[in-house]
Parts: sequence; structure tokens; C-alpha cells
Amino acid sequence: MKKVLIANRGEIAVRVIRACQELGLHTVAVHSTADRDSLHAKLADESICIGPGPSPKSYLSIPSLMSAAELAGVDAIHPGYGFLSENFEFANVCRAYGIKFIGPKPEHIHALGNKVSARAIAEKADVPMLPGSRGVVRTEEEAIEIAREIGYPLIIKAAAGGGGRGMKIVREEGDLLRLFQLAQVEALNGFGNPDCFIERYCAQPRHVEIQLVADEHGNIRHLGERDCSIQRRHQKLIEEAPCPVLSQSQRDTIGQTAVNLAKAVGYESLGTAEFLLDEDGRFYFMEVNTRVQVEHPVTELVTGVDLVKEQIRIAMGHELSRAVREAKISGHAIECRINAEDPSTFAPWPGKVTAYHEPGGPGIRVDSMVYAGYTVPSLYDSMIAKLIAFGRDRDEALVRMRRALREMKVDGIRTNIAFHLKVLDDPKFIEGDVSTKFLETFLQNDAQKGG
Ligand code: MV4
Repeated sequence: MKKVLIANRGEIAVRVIRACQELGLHTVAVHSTADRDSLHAKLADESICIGPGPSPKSYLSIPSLMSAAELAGVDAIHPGYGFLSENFEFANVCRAYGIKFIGPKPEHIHALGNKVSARAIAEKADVPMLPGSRGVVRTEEEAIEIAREIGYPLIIKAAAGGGGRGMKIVREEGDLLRLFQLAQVEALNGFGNPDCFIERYCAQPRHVEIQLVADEHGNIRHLGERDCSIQRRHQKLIEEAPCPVLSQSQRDTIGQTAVNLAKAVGYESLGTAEFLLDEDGRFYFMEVNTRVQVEHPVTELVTGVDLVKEQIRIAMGHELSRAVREAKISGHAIECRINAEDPSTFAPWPGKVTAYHEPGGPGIRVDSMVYAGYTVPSLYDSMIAKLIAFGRDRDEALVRMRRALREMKVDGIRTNIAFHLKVLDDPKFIEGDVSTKFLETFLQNDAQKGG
């Protein structure tokens, strides 16, 4: 492997280019016409325009990407996250072209991407799951029967969904059939597949995910967990590692469970096994993400492993590095996602960044594509930077994060930097006493105080 095309944009394209450069690999960026002046296009050794701004005509266009790959003569493609990163057909096309897809095999992307088949795999591997339907619930009669078995509240999820899209919470039998039909229609319209399944609903869980690393020689390790409970409408806002309420024995148990799941399919590459942790400390399997995640840096900081380099080295056929084999969790890391958005409405706020200052100093890392004079386009995700703080313990990481948020300057557009500072001053957050419901409650209280 000598030359890698990065099929993505923004901070993750920059992150992958940096990893390639450290590995001595030539890089080929692709960009849309809206991204001509983007940092990833400037940093790569070569840069190719693949089409107009709207993603379906550029970053999501397999023909455009493969033309660029052929033209540049690359050996491999890194998909980043989002876009085509979990599209098994894209991985298949790469295979047909003799180009290495830097990720798992298409079969694994497919099997784990479908939540019903992922559940079946997890069940075989003895992974704890919430009570639910055996597979797809096809008829109304079946839905009523299963709902009576598992009780209320319950949740209806789309087999082809994920990341919280296409879910319906049902509180009583009177709402079941209407929401079941609605879930099927929305699943068909949203994902092209109406299949839905049913699970018991867990009301105030924490979102805990395990980082998996597996090579092509059967070696599989986990690198501990990340707590991603601070999210709004399924958009994560703050992530941390380790989870502040997990004991070492719970960590070992969840980690081993995730490894067993990966072993059951012969998984290769990076992956993330997502679990819900309930108030009683029990954990339940949710889904597997087969890509590098936005929040991967917090794991990098507490393990010392460069996950993106590891992912590329695995795709080159290497065995897990010594850094992974000997990794220990030490210290604490927190990530704040900095978005270009109106702080009160959360609406995207694209525009020109007239001045930009990145914080630094001990324990601070910034992953971003912003520079002074850069215009944040309106067509894409509003995340413009990830601010990551590391400390010996959670308190030190929090102190550093606060001072870095105060130091960071992004002029010309609006951002959520001040919002992060408010969350980091919340007593419940400081205690680590949070759940996926935290932000909802925080925002209600904040509104009463007049923002
Ligand atoms: C759940 C759940 C509670 N009970 N499943 C959302 C993301 C996806 N990976 C799984 N998700 C959830 N699944 C059961 N059986 C809670 C979530 C969930 C969530 C639900 C509603 C509102 C915000 C949420 C944030 C994280 C997880």
C-alpha cells in the first residue's frame, strides 16, 4: 500500500491525511466544488474535484469516487465516518476494483449494519440484550403478542436504522398499532426497508461504547469504553473515556463481551460495540458501528494508541501493534464537539471565519479543518472542531477543558462554545451523574433561567 484516497471531508479527512503522512503513504483528497478551499484538499499530496456541492453528487457518488481512485492510481480508500463509511456496496465495489477498503469486509458491514441480524449474532455470542422480539415483527398480531410478553414501555426500532433514527417509544397498548405502522412507513421511506423489531425500553440509560481493534490474523482486543451520554437528538455533544461510573470489573466484563461478539463473526478492523448501561449497572447490547468514530480521540488519549494509523496498518495486513497489545487505560479524556450553530436554536450557522485561535498547552488537542478566512459551507455537518482535553484524572481533564474553551476564538460565525462551558459547570455533570436524558433536562432548566 503506497497511495490512499480519502473519501471524506472536514476534520476526519484531515485526521486521516495526518495518519497517512506518518505512515509514509501518499494521500489523495477528493472535494466537492463547495470545498475547493478546504484544508483537507490543501494538505493532501493530490486533490481531485469529484462533483457539485450536494453530497449525493460528490462524497456519496460511488462512480465519481472510483473515477478519482482510478485516475490517481490509489491502492486503498479510507472512508472516514458518515458518507459511505458503512455502505457495504461501496466496500464491495472497492474489492471489485482491487482497491483496499480501509475498514471491515463488506459482509461484516452488511451483517452488523442490520440491527436484527446484529442482534442475532450478539445472541449467539451470549451478549446480554434487553428482552425483545426474536427477529423482525411482521404483523400487528405478532406486535401485540410480543408487546404483552415484554411489557411497557417498549421501543420499536427499524432494522435498517441506527444512531437513534427510526425509533418509536410506546407507553401503552393503545398506542402500539399506530406507532408500529408509523415506524414501518418511516423505515421504508427513510431506509428503503420497512423491517422493524421490538425491545423493552430502558428509560434513563447511559450510552457506553467499547472500542474494538481486530487484525486480519484473528487477534482481537478492546481498548476500554467511552461514555457518550451527553447528546441532543442523537447528536453526541460531549464524550469521555473512561466512563466515570464503571468499575474495573464492569469494564472487563463489558469489554470481554464486546470481544466475544467480534470473535463470533471473525471481525477485522476498528469497530465499536454500543451498549446501554442502566441505573443498576446492567448493560445491554445496542449495535455495532463498523467505522472510525468521531469520538475516537478520547480513547487515543487514555491508551496512547493512534487508532487511525492502527486501522490503516491493519488494512495493510499487519498484526495488532505492540501499542495495542500492551495498552492500559490511564488518565481521563473529554471531548467537546464545537459546532457552527446558533447557540439558542441549534440551527446551523455557516459563514466566513474571520479570526480563529486554537487553544493549546498541556493536555489539549484540537482536531479541526478551520483556519482564519475559511468559509464554513452550509451543505454539510455543522461540526467544525473537536476540542479534546486529557488529565491524570477527570477533574484535571475538566479544568483543562474549561480553560481551553475560554481560550478558543472563532469569530465571524456563531458556535456552541459558551454552551459547553455551561454544561461543564452543571453539578450533575461534574459528579458524572448523567444519562441520555441529561441534556433534555439541562435545556429545560436553562430556559427557565433565561438561557
Ligand atoms: C434504546 C434506548 C432505550 N431502550 N433502546 C439510541 C441510539 C441507538 N443506538 C440506540 N438508542 C437507544 N436505544 C432501548 N431498548 C435508548 C436509546 C437512546 C436514546 C433514546 C431516546 C432519546 C435519546 C437517546 C439517546 C441515546 C440512546
